[in-house]
Amino acid sequence: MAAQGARAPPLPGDGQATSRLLVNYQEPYRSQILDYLFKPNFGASLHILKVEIGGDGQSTDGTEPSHMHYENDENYFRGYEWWLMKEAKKRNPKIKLIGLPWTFPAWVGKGENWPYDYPDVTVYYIISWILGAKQYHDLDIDYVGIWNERAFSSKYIKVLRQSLDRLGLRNIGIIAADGDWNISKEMIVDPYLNDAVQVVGAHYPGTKTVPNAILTQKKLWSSEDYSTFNDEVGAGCWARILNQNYVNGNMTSTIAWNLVASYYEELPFGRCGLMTAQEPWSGYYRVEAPIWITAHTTQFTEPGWSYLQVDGHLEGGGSFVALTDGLGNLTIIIETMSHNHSQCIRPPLPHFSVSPQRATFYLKGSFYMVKTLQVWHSRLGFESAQSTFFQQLHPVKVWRGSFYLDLNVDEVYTLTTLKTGQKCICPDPPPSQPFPSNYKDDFNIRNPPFSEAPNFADQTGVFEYFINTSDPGDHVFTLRQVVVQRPITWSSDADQTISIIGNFQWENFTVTCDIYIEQPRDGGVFVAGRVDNGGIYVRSTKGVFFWVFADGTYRVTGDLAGEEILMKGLSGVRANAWHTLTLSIQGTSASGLLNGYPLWENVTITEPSNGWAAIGTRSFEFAQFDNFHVEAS
Ligand code: 147
Ligand code: CA
Repeated sequence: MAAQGARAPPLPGDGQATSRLLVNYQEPYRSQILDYLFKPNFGASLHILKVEIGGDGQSTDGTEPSHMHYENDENYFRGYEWWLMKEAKKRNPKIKLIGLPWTFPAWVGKGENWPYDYPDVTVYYIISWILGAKQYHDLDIDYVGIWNERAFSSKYIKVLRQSLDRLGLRNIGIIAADGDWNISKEMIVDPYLNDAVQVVGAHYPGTKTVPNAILTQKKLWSSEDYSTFNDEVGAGCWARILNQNYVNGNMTSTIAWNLVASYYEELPFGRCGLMTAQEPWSGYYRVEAPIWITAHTTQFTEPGWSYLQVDGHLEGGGSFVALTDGLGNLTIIIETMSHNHSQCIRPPLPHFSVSPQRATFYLKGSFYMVKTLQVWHSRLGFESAQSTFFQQLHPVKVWRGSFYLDLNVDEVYTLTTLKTGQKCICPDPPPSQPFPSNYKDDFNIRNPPFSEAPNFADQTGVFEYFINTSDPGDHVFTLRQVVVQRPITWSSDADQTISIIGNFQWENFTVTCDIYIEQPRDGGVFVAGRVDNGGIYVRSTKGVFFWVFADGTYRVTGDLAGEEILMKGLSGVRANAWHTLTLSIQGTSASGLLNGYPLWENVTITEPSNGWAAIGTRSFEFAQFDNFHVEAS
């Protein structure tokens, strides 16, 4: 990004299963959403796409599959991040790509829950992802990170740098360490580490940096920020930090977690994306206020532009930044967000005040010659009805390098020499609908565009389409859980695997699924309803779980951990054979069928009262699922 010393502007977006439901949208809605995110001069016009390097573990709102589940395994067609990067590049070939791991498959740590004991192995794993991106998708990765919000290892970072350089990948920058600023302390006393790192990236810096970070003389980025509910206050947070991360903290890029809220809303941090697209079954989506706040910066700058050295604090409160392409173009972005209208999820925001003010600007040097500036404006109320987003106003006349604006509170202005700004007048999406109350999947698909079945959101383990080549006929195409060792975790993955689906408001269920236990003796699988949690809280998930085990027993439990046993007995189920499980929950009573015959009934259920349907396994083990069917209300 840019020649040395140049300052490059912003922005965003990233993974952790947060785009899980996006891929299942029908056209033309899916393309419309991607256009709002990536298409230049249309909506958010993002400059950067940061994605998760899937590691099979839970990374906030789900798991993303690894390109190497096992040591001798390689596959660059899993998950949706490859697709997302290609869609972004298709729309904007200049978009920068970043990869960052949250979790790693177990083999990377050779059994330890730690990725740095064997730096060569971890480097091989990460560089395989970078090379696979190029070889299979013609994607050039621009930056790679270390381990999201976890410890870094200087040794690992140096081996990674050396290996990238040796492979001719000198252009790939290392971002470190995606946590606090502490790595800068080590960088200034370790010149080799300092040379290895190209960008010091901190998370949720509260617009401030630290002296040591400045001393490194590296680019400083807020490499994860925002994570705030995407209403008008979230938009205010975003407007404030986009400017003030530079004004107060010298950070020249700000990356939003997350790109688009495309995960079940009741998972952790629901709707904390720049826009919302969480209903592939209806096609409904919402272009939220943060998209238009983003446009104020991104439509009028590009990676490679430089920030002008100005004191960006306004006298009456608020801030401004000024950027140039070095070729005569100038863009000024002004924000006057008040305290209560711009709080982010973290860190706490100290009190400050903003009042209406007249701000006078003086353009100097070559900008003295500028005669008019295009004006784009947003005003944030506390509801969208009282707000206006990204409206083009009359151009401002600049007289002898000077002009003024009467600024109100909670406004954003862009003043620019560029005439390329655009706000699309786009068709509305279809109306919102609940998840279908009768939903089936037989997984019979020969060349699936994605490795994962629509709407299933894996919360521990990874569930993939699978082909049984030797099957006599009924179960050639199935869904298989494929993570067989607990990954190097980022949060608390469950000890069981689970994939959720449906409507969190569902109370009454009939869930039917054909199941095939692959692990003899202690293997087991379940179907479930009223599943009440997931994401980083998956370990404490409650619901109604109907399990069968390879030892010929069954259980009904009130939790995923299997500690709250509601019923148990013999089933005759064994490994390596197909069986059909049916779980019925009506009001306060549950019952279960095996192969269509009653196995247990009249189990009293009081809590939880509602939740998703789910399938899963007893441990990290292979197992298959087929002919999933849920009818619920
Ligand atoms: C960040 C993660 O990096 C993201 O994957 C996502 O989980 C995001 C949600 O807000 O949060 O992790 C943080 C979690 C907690 C804090 C900071 C970052 N914290 O409490 O300061
Ligand atoms: Ca099938």
